[in-house]
Amino acid sequence: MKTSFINGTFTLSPCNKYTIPEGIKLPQDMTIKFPGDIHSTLIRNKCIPDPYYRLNELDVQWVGKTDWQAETEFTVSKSFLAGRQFIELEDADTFVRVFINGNEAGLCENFFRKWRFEITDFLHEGKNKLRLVFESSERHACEKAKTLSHPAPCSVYDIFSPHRNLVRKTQCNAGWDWGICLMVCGVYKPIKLVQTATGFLDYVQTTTEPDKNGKDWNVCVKAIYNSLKPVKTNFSFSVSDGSAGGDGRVTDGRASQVLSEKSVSVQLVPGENIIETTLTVKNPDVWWPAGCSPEDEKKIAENGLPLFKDNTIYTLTAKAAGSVIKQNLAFRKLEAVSEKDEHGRCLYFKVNGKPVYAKGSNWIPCYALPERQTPEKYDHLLSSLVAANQNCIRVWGGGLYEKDVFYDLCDRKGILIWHDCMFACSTYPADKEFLDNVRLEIRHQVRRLSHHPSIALWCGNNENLGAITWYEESRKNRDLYVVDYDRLNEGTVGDEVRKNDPSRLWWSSSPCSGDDDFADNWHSDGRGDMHYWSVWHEKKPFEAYYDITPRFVSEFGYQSLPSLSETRTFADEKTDFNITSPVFEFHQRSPGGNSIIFENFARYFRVPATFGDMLYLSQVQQALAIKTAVDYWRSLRPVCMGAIIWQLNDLWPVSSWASIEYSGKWKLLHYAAKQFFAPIGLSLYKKDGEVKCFVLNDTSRSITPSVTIKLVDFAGKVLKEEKIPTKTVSGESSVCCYSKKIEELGFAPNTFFIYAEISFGNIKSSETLFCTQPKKCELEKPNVKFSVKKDKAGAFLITLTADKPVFYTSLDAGNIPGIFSRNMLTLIPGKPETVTFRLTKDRKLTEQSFGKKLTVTSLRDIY
Ligand code: BMA
Repeated sequence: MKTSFINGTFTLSPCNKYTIPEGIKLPQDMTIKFPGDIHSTLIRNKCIPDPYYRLNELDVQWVGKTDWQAETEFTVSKSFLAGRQFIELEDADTFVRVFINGNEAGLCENFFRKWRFEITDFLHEGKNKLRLVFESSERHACEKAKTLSHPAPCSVYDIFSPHRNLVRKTQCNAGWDWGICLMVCGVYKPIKLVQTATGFLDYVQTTTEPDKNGKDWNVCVKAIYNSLKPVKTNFSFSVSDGSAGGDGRVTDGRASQVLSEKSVSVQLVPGENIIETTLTVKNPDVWWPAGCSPEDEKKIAENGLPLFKDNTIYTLTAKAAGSVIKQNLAFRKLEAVSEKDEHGRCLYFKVNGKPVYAKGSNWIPCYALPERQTPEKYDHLLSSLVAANQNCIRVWGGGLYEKDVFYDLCDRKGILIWHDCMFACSTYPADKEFLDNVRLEIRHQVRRLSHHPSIALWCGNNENLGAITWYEESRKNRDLYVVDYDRLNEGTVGDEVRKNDPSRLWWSSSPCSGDDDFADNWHSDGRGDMHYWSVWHEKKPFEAYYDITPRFVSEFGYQSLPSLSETRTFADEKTDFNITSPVFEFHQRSPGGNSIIFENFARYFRVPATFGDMLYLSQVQQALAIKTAVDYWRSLRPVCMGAIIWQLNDLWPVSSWASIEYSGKWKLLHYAAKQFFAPIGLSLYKKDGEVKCFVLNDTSRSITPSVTIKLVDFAGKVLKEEKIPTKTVSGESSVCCYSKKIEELGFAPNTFFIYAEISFGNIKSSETLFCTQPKKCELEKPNVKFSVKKDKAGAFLITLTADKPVFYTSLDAGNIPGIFSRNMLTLIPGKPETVTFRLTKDRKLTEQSFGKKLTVTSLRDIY
């Protein structure tokens, strides 16, 4: 087998002119390279403006309605013409017609499949021509709509591309309630030419199981070989240390050693062949979610908030007839447990026997323009996830089966993946053509990804069960739509997942209450996973998080406005810096979103006067909303075993539920998450007029911490101090250590706050709680001072002092890329706090210039 890549320059031109608005001038000699996308090429050539800026999105909609063609030449040698030749495209978005020397080789029609077309009869020695025609997905979707026996309604937003659910493309490309509508097209992986006389080693699936002795592990290997003829072929498999990385890199520098190997000789038949064997590896390192390994737990016990060690990733190499696959391998036993119990039906992850509380976020595509995604962006987002004490991510069904680098990072960092299949918020067709197309998509993706240790479960879709009740057509004719749903979800998607990966739990939808239950799981909290949106979409107060006792919350979210530096990237200070300006409202896609934010300003806080203060307060508010939920749901362990925040990231600059802005800057919520998800800590909340404090311990070890509760007035005077009698808190548990009615505390609730401290070993952390809405408290104006020093490693140390208690103290370094060690602090007089700021990109920056950019804002500043 020989492989080469077509990585030359293509000329790019539109196939038709009628979709192109007047005044748009396209250069005759425009070029594109693949991997690449057409929108990015047009931006580079200044044919369209930056779609993220102000209202520009509206001016670029024509690009997705247009057909485009890209043409190039490539050279083929005589030796390449031996055997048979194929062209392979992956991440071809979405309707891509492939021509070799004027002959049509095939049509790609599903972004999530891998396409291979035979071109033996079309190639010749010397120069050949490749032409790719990108046919508008929107046009295909509209044509498909005309052929349906009954309509298939889907969710739409302010700016959208119609019938997105009828084409197999990243669903949020068509616009979402946080997303820009960009119907991008292009090819995002290198285009391959393959020559072979025998066939293709397409996939190698692995599962691992501990041996009876408890130390050695068996690796069950299943290779899938697509043979062109009947032939006897030797397959060799080996396990070595040193990781392959997502794309076959060996990353740890030293020469890797083979730890186990096996060969099998197989008589192949034409078509698909499955070759299975088992290898044994002696005493390998075991894979753990972040923070759960015995070494991590030891560090947690000593230091509280450690940097976790990456997992050891091994490499599985498979070879057959000149084809080689190298991929990640790690050793772990992972169960997703869902059983009936006295509360209903549980759902939780168990890794190597340890029940793991899933603390995490939902993931959406990290870019709207495919070319802008870089491995660095994935690394920043996933490192930030783990740095905020999270161990789980949900790949949401409106996005994509992610790039290899995503899974590689999750494998290393120990991030459990809840993996949706790519269907969201819609009814979908169930005709044969659609189902056949989906079947091959799921087969490909499950076979491609199942070896990753980080994938914890496969889920059928996002909210499609619920969506049956969203639309008039499906409400009126529920039976018809339930049958369609079942044919797609269970009969096709579930069927392929179960057949191709029996090692993992198939979870039919998110949310749902378990197999064979078609109830909408939005408000019932006893069984399975739930999406709890009453606090945002139903506008309920934060206290509504206390109304449920969920088993596993796979979505709950609360929005904030972007930071000031983020706002500058899409808005003009002169005209747009007002939350009801057209541009600022345009960058808010959740219906009534800014009003919900504003309503809660009024519910809990004094309404800020300036634009900057509104941005600040919105981020405080978002952090508090989510903290309210997590503090409570963690205290419900083991009944509740998962809290997955909607959402981690953004794909353009926008007001949204994300905890990290599009630029990569952490919002206050992400800093708060670092604290409220800490493996050992306090949960301090008030519910039904009562203050409660729990010690949370996610490690397997018992701990005996000391906890102190102080009532402090707004001048900083301690009114009461209580040392809680020491209690042993066993591993993997939450224990209530304090509970008192507010009216019994002895002071008017608007005159003091509660400050709780936990300490043991080197761990010390604190929580602050108001006993009434902050707006009712007459806070004293503090004098906050800070000084900045640069340490030897180039990090800035910021020391803050105050003469009065200071609440929700936010440090903001503008657009300087970096991360604070902590943020949203409570400052207590006489207790200086030092916070570190580490740059995430190398930049020469002095203490003075950093100090000038740094702003410190607190709650009293907005009074
Ligand atoms: C959910 C998600 C998304 C949506 C979010 C916010 O339910 O699944 O579709 O963006 O809520 O509304």
